[in-house]
Amino acid sequence: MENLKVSLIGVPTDVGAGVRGASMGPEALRVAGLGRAIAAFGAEVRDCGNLAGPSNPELPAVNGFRHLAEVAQWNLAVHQAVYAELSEGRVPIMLGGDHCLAIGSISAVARHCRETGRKLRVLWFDAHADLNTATMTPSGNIHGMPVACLCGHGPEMLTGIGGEMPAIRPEQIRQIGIRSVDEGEKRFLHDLCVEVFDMRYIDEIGMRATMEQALAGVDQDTHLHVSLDVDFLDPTIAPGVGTTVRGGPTYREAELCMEMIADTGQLASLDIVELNPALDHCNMTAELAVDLVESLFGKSTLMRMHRNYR
Ligand code: 6HN
Ligand code: MN
Ligand code: MN
Ligand code: MN
Repeated sequence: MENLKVSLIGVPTDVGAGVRGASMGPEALRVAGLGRAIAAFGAEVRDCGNLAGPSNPELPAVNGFRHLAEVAQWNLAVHQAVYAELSEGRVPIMLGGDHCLAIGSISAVARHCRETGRKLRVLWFDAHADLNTATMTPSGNIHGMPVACLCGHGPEMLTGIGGEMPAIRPEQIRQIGIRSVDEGEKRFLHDLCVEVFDMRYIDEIGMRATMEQALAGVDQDTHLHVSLDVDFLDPTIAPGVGTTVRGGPTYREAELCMEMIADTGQLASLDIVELNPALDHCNMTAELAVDLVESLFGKSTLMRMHRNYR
């Protein structure tokens, strides 16, 4: 942890979402103490401030997309910022912002991995699959499409951001906590062979076994990217989200996910997205996100050699 260098990148956008307010997410995470919490582990933390981008025009969908030009502009900025921080050997953390920003961040991570010869594993924690396309989407909101775009299904303005198209292959992704999937997405998840650990699966086999499977094959050569949509969490503990879905993981289940990721030692980049302070109560969802990040960076109750449960 001593030589870990972390960069916080604020992405104050809600142009990809249906409900406004995620643009206030970066500041809520700072107020909840995100930077201090990470620095407490001995990491060097650089707050890069917020990226700039177009404001939300609040327009209806055109040809299946709402705000396509604005989403593309934001993601170009995200891609460049994330790529630059990775090139300096730093761990970029996106302070979202809606989930469309994963197009820019993960395309940059994939490009970095191609250039450095590392394997990439993306852990997608979400209530939703985010695999819609213009013809399948029920809303036109692009925060429901980043996984499709990253796999090469979407407008060139978004799929081409990383230079190489597609940015990633479906077998590099694991989705965890899924419980709201649109009809078209169900078929597409199946056709692309995306590995999905939905809530029923977690109910039946438990979070520990789920995470063991999601992390299987991760080794010293793996760049682990976590994309954490806070609607992954049960809305009773995380109300500050525009698209809550009942029946999500508990506080302890979510902590266990993060603790098991920390144990791999391979976390190399992170998106924290969809936090909507306009819907939150006393910043509790932002504070919860900070708790989870602490676990992700190795906070644990006992020393590793004193643990009994391996
Ligand atoms: N998210 N599947 C719905 C849609 O409109 O495409 C909801 C997407 C939510 C996206 O929460 O990041
Ligand atoms: Mn690297
Ligand atoms: Mn979601
Ligand atoms: Mn999402």
